[in-house]
Amino acid sequence: MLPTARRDSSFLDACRRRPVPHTPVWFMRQAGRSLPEYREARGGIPILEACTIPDLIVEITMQPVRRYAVDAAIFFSDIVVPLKAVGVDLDIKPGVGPVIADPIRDAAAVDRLRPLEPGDVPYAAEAVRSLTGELGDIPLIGFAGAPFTLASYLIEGGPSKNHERTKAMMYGEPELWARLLDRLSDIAIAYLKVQVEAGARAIQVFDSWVGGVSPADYRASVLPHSKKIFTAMEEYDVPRIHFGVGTGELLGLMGEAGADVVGVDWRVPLDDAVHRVEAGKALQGNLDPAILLAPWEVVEARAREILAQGRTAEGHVFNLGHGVLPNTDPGVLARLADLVHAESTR
Ligand code: 1CP
Repeated sequence: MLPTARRDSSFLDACRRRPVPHTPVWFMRQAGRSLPEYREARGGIPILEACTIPDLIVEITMQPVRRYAVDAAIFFSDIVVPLKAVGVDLDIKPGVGPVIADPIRDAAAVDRLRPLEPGDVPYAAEAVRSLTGELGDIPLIGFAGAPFTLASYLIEGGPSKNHERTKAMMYGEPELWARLLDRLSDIAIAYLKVQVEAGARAIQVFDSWVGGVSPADYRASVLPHSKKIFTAMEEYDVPRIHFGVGTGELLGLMGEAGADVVGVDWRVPLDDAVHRVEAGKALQGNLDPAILLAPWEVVEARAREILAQGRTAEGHVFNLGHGVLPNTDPGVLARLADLVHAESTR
């Protein structure tokens, strides 16, 4: 096999703002969610258990790559897997999401959150190693949850709309907040390192729920911790993607945190996002996942519009503005991947 840097990848090239033969495409949450073969492979196995079985991780990660002409695969795991691996008592409840038995709300609880060792997640390294063989030239994206989003689950105890307790700690107990986020960035770094050292060729940090934070608070209370992750990953020379939802006002700061690629949700057109990030960043996005439920003519027109807007960026990775919705027709995703390639061939 060729050394990593020599193997062709339009995805890696677009992330690095190099010329590409066509705009690369992958879909957030392409593994799991809408595929019938995913439901079949999982059978009755709870999701968090599935995330610890290497053969199953490989199979589920490969499923969308077999179906769609995507230019990257995303590792099948979850942002809470490393938290469970360090002993946090949590579960992913079907139809709900991550639920924490004892939410973290005081110093003693923060201090109990221990660092992640590679030996805590042997299944992740094993699965990534098998995947890099199976995927050939298609890069595998490793990922982790950003400190704010992980903290929101740990403090609230589960999914939440307004992240009230989370923000109350951020505003009211800044030292405790900083200690918690520092520990969470170390856990994210350790989980990302396991994936990259085993062969992942790009990373994405998901700060899904940070969009409710103001730019000033983001700069003061979130950015230093996310930045620690991007800085720690710099030595690996893999593209670093930083994504959040409702983060239109934060795109510049999310780039400043150290990302090579800034993920944009569907609220901000890419040709506007270009002006919100500093020079030297590629963009990823940003078709509203709900558009995939509309007739094909609508999908096609909107995808073309995004490709045109993406041409104003220094590099563009086509994606959805958030994850694939569970009731999306896989046939539409297959057609969309083909359309992106056909329309963007240079
Ligand atoms: O493509 C893939 O699906 C890859 C695997 C993957 C990824 C990248 C899963 C498996 N989860 C994630 C990331 C993740 N998990 C994020 C960041 C991305 C995003 O914003 O969508 C978040 C916020 C979570 C937490 C989580 N896990 C939720 C959200 C709950 C909420 O707060 O609204 C849910 C529903 C889960 C469960 C989960 N994780 C993954 C799957 C396939 C599922 C669905 C459950 C199942 O299939 O039983």
